[in-house]
Amino acid sequence: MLFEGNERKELERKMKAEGRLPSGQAATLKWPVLHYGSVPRFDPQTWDFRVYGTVERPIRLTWTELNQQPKCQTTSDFHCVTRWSRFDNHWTGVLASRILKLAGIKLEARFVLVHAEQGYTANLPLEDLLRGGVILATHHDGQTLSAEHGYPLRLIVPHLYAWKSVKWVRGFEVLEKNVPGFWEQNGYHIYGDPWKEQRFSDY
Ligand SMILES: Nc1nc2c(c(=O)[nH]1)N[C@H]1C(S)=C(S)[C@@H](COP(=O)(O)O)O[C@H]1N2
Ligand SMILES: [Mo]
Repeated sequence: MLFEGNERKELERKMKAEGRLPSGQAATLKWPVLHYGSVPRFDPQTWDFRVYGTVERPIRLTWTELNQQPKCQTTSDFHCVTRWSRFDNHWTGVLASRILKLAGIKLEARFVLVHAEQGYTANLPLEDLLRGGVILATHHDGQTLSAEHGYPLRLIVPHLYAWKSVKWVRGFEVLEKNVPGFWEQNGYHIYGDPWKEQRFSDY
């Protein structure tokens, strides 16, 4: 226990020195489980991933088709607005930009509302979803995602607070306007940059 406390503090000092600890955050070596509602069940027969809205051709990928997409790997830090940060997470999955491009983004598209099981949503600008580190992840640190961490698929948006890293993700709704998601409707910041401590909305 004492050892773990020292190890955690040591990591926190190191991350702070490297400029990787946003202000108001504490490092964790564990991986907390945080979500609203219950853990959904996965049925590979009926599961799909849809891209629709302001796109050239709305698409629907089955679980098999999603897994036929080229795989990629990323390593990134994870910052929850409740003030814990988990460092050097290794993710395997498919680039979000790859899936968006399959549907063909229309010129007037500006934002995306990310949809998950049970009606959970999160919004972000389209250009943020197109970044290289943004991945639809199937694996974490070499292991298949566990049910409570988002199995079978979760979005990872490392540069925004983790409520945007949608677990049990099922689709991207491409939009011209910015539509607030679940937490954004409940007082969280519309963008959520941890480096600017954009935790809550100003009004
Ligand atoms: N579908 C869904 N995704 C979600 C949430 C949720 O309630 N539902 N919570 C978010 C929040 S606030 C955080 S901090 C991270 C936590 O991910 P973890 O449980 O894998 O640590 O998931 C995010 N993704
Ligand atoms: Mo969070």
